[in-house]
Amino acid sequence: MLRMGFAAFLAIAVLSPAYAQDLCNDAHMKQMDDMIAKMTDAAKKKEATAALDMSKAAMKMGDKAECMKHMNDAHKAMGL
Ligand SMILES: [Cu+2]
Repeated sequence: MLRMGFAAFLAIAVLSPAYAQDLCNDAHMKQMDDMIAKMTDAAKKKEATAALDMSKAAMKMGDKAECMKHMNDAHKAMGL
């Protein structure tokens, strides 16, 4: 059980960097919208929405680095 947990942790740790680069897509943006819609902290919700808007704008311009930067800000505001 413990060994399985560790293996799962390793898999996530190894996969995360690649996964994180691929968050600037419509499917994830929709997921973010849904998650933000469920937030209960109004101030954090506003912060996350603003960051996500900038992230979407960067995605439209094809700027992945900028998109991920604002995405990370949105994640932080969401407590992720
Ligand atoms: Cu995200």
